[in-house]
Amino acid sequence: MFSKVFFLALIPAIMAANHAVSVGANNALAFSPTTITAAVGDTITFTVVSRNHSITSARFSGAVCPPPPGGFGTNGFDSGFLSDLDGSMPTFTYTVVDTQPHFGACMQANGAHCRAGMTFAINPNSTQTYAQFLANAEAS
Ligand SMILES: *[C@@H]1O[C@H](CO)[C@@H](O)[C@H](O)[C@H]1NC(C)=O
Ligand SMILES: *[C@@H]1O[C@H](CO)[C@@H](O)[C@H](O)[C@H]1NC(C)=O
Ligand SMILES: [Cu+2]
Repeated sequence: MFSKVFFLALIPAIMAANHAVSVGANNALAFSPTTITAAVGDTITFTVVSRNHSITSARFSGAVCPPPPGGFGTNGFDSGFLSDLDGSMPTFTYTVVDTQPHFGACMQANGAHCRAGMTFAINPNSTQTYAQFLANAEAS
């Protein structure tokens, strides 16, 4: 009995996936990949590999850039500023807790990185696409 309950409790941990996202690869103002499709319980690990950036949830439209300190929206997120200027490659991990689309950007330089396209989407859908979010960010 105990072992069966224990085994069932382990299943979500076994099924959960981790998704790796590179932040600032090749010194670019970019997340890679820009779209992450993840299930509830999955983790997304962002690794800052150049400069000094943030991983912050943003509005889909309107005043997208810069995203607000603390992050936008229900189940939002904000890594704060993470610097690789010392070569430490800091990481930030977000655990997916719902199936809604979440949009993110870097808040560095009062939104200049965000407006330059430093953006990403978690679980975008057919009405809130990554391409439209990127256009909204560049125009904000
Ligand atoms: C990273 O950027 C933030 C915001 O511009 C700044 O306050 C902080 O000092 C920077 N960190 C480093 C190590 O330069
Ligand atoms: C996409 O997500 C938004 C935000 O949750 C929602 O308002 C919209 O109805 C969704 N579209 C589809 C096709 O599910
Ligand atoms: Cu940045």
